[in-house]
Amino acid sequence: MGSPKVYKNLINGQWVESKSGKTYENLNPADQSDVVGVFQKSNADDVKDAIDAASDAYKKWRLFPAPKRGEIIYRIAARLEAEKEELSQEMTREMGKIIAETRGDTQEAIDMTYYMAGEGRRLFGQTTPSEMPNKFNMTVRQPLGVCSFITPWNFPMAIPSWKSMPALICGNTIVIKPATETPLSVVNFARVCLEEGLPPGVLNVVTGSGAALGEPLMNNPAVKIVSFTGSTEVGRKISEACATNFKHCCLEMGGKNIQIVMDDANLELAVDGALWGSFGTTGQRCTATSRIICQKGIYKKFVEALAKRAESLKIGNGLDESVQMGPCVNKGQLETVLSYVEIGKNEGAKLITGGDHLTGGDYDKGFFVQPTIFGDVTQKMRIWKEEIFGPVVGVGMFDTLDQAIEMANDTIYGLSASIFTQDVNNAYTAMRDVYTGIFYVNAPTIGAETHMPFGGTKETGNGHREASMAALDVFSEWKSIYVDFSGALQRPQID
Ligand code: UN1
Repeated sequence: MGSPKVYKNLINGQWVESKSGKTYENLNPADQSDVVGVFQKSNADDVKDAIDAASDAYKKWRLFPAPKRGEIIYRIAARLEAEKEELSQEMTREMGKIIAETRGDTQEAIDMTYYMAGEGRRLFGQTTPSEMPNKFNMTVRQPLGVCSFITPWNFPMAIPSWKSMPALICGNTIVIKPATETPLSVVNFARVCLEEGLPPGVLNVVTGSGAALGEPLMNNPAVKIVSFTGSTEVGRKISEACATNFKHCCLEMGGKNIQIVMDDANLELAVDGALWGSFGTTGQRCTATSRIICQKGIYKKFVEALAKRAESLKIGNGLDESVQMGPCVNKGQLETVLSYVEIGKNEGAKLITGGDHLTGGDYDKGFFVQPTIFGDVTQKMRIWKEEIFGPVVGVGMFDTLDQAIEMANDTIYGLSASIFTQDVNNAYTAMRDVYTGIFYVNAPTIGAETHMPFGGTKETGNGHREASMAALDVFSEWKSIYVDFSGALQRPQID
């Protein structure tokens, strides 16, 4: 096999070792004997160097015409497309999700990149009449400066691209700290950016742990915005740290997403949706379905059909095209899942299927667990309330749509929800009354597209949205410009 490849930080257009002199091995969660690569265990000095480089690069990048920024970004998209297969294979090796899904993740980065390339020729502001004669009013977007990104392991390239591309097109510069588990996808993304002509220092990457790098990434005064995707617990700390200096922060955090199944639903479709929403990405999506509620008349049939389908899922190494569910990303995540299985049993939920750590043969090489379904889940239970981030879904029951909506909203989170029904009145009522950032009708809670706002209400977010045009509002500030060509002093609200 030879010795594993050593990957470096990207600072000011150069691949450099950490000043710590330390590295760490990134292992495949499906096969711990497979070393995906050796990565820099960076320290605060590396972060400072990266932020300095980004500050310096900002001086020119912000003045580089946006359509020209768009041309570079367009080339990056085309290159990601050309390398899609290799990038996806490497992503499955480091993150574990099945190859069909990592192809989707890379595709999402491609989509986001093309989309934002086009924004280079738009970035529209407004022109509007002035209330005074011979005066002109307009708004323009101005970039913020240096952005710090702390990105998660579950969408190793898509989510960094959601943050990077709108930031870059608006004229900001970036330092990314990828999740410890998935540095390679961000290093690959950065390599493509650099090779396709993004100027040195515009995008920098520093790998290592959040515990060591979070503070220097947030507290450096040159950093104007911190964008974070991860747990609500960490997001709260970031929000507090940023508040002192009024630093912007964009937070995308936990979810406890629900699928509502009405008696009149297309049963087979609702089961397809639940299977994909709950066990796709091994349940490790912020938008994963982790609660399902069925109307009384359909509950039994639905649970039986879902259990049957879950039991037939092929679990294993995601590089095998026939595998349908990969491992948990690491040992800690596996342990969390197993602990919630115990919690669910102890609090009286009915274990319908799954719940076991898969062992023996190739399973011993990684962190595999069975897709798990609990029935008879009630609103008092911890498995109803807490984000698990694994292939565990709890199913409960309701009588009326009003009750279903009340149950859907009975959570501290507000990311995604869905309803399966053939009745347009049910669909529209739920669309209006379920308080989430994302809502689906006759589709699972996962599956967002890049030109639609992504994010959630309540403790899922802090009012911002990623992707779509909304991301431009995160990475720019409005400037209102008044041009008076009357030659005289004109006083609004007075003259
Ligand atoms: C996430 O849920 O963590 O909407 C991101 C989806 C994907 C992105 C999910 N496009 O399912």
